[in-house]
Amino acid sequence: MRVTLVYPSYGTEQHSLYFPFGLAYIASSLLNAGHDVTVVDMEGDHLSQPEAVLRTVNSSPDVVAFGGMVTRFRFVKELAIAIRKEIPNAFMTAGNSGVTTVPEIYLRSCQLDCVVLGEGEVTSVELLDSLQKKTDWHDVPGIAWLDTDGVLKKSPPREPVAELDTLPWPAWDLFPIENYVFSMDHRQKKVRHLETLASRGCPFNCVYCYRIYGRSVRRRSPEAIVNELVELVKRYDIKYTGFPDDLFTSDRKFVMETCSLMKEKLPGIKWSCLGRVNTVDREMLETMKDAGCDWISYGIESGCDTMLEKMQRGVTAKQCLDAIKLTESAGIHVEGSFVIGMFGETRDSVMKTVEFCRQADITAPMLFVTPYPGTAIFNMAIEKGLIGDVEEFLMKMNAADELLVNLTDFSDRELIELRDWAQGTIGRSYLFKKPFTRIPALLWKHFKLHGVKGVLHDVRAFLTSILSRN
Ligand code: B12
Ligand code: SF4
Repeated sequence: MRVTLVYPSYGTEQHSLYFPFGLAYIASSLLNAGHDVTVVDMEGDHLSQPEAVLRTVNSSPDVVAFGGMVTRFRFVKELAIAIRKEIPNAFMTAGNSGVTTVPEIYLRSCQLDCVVLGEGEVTSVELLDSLQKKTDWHDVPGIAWLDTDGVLKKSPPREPVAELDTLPWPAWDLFPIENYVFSMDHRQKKVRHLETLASRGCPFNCVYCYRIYGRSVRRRSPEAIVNELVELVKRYDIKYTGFPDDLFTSDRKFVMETCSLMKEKLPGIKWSCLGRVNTVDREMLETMKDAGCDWISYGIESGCDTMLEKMQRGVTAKQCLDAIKLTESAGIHVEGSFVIGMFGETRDSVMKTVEFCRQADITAPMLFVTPYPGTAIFNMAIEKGLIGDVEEFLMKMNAADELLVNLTDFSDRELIELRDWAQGTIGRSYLFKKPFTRIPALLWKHFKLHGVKGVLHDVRAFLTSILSRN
């Protein structure tokens, strides 16, 4: 079958490019099963919507399948409607976390024939095989559709892939890979990079998080991970990599074994990962550093224990602080993520986060807590009537730094002002701790990213934060 996989972009603003691993795994599985796969990558090729529609139509597909996380809903909707008009007989489907958590909205609004729920490799192959053989595709496990009365129907759930090593490598070459390899990485550095997925799933239970791969963790073998990385070095000359897993550090033995093999087979490669403060220790961090790890991002979220409890983080602010210090003393740069606006947030809890950042000597953008579909806080927000129309809510999602739903007792304006104040205070305190190195480094980074405009933006932000100090 001729299938066109469409990756929607989340906007024309300049942003770092992240390789769409989900779609690339689907592509390689379909190729392996003998299907004829085309990719229309709006993001990687910087395509406008009409260009993406034209490319899709010109590929004469039997099946069109959309990827893209929940924040790209409105782009999927616009594309799907436009493509449906041009090729009404093509079978249209989609996969990813958004589709899995709010299937009915995708099916109805994007006029899709069905959606693929959860992990998509096996399901998409069986779906296409069924369409090709003209058997009843409704029997394929792991999908959802609307029946003729518009009622949501689901086939039996799909079992997760038990052995990740059996999956083919992502089909990198179907994508404009050079644009990804040479894009700015998440550290906002330009070095040839491409990540690889080492595991799926996370055993923890944070209330704002959605895990498409569930709580039981499956890991690839260290040999398979390192073989793939060796191939990425050979093919694309990458110098930097990382693991966009839910949680790379969830198992100590696995991390230690992977590091030891990386050190042996990939001596010059540096890398980063997502970590959790209660899953690391000194020996592990030193081993990671020795194997090339130079950057860990910890989800800290708040410096207030009451908020951390409400988020079911299962860690205290003190544990976070200790882990940051330990990581830095191992020579690894720490990036923390922080949020504001959880249920029960108060001025006092925000002050604690500001003080935490000062003590940890850390800075990071502070995002508003957003109840993404599939999370515990999404259900709470629905119950409390804070999200009326879910589709309207999805349509508003964009770059994730806007306040979409206010879960606190503050007014929207108060919460936004509190966020601006906290972020400004954290940023200033960080910069002025080492002003002669940090301020020029920040200005240089923003100059490289956005030119003179970037520097002017910093100066304006600085002056505004000084004026709104209280
Ligand atoms: C890397 C990453 C990013 C990257 C971008 C990734 C990208 N290419 O778009 C960056 C850093 C930019 C990012 C940003 C954000 N992210 Co993010 N991100 C991830 C992360 C860590 C890995 C994604 C990944 O590559 N996974 C590996 C692939 C193989 O899995 P997958 O994409 O889910 O694909 C599988 C299935 O979904 C399905 N599938 C996927 N596509 C398709 C297509 C078809 C046709 C089919 C049939 C099936 C299918 O099959 C695939 C293989 O099994 C995930 C967590 C995770 N481990 O998945 C979070 C995650 C996707 N992000 C999430 C969130 C919330 C965000 C932010 C909103 C966070 C924030 N507040 O800023 C922003 C949004 C930015 C924006 N404007 O869109 C949530 C999504 C929650 C939800 N309910 O949808 C996740 C799940 C994290 C979490 N645990 O809560 N993210
Ligand atoms: S936020 Fe991180 S640690 Fe918490 S459940 Fe999600 S992936 Fe796991």
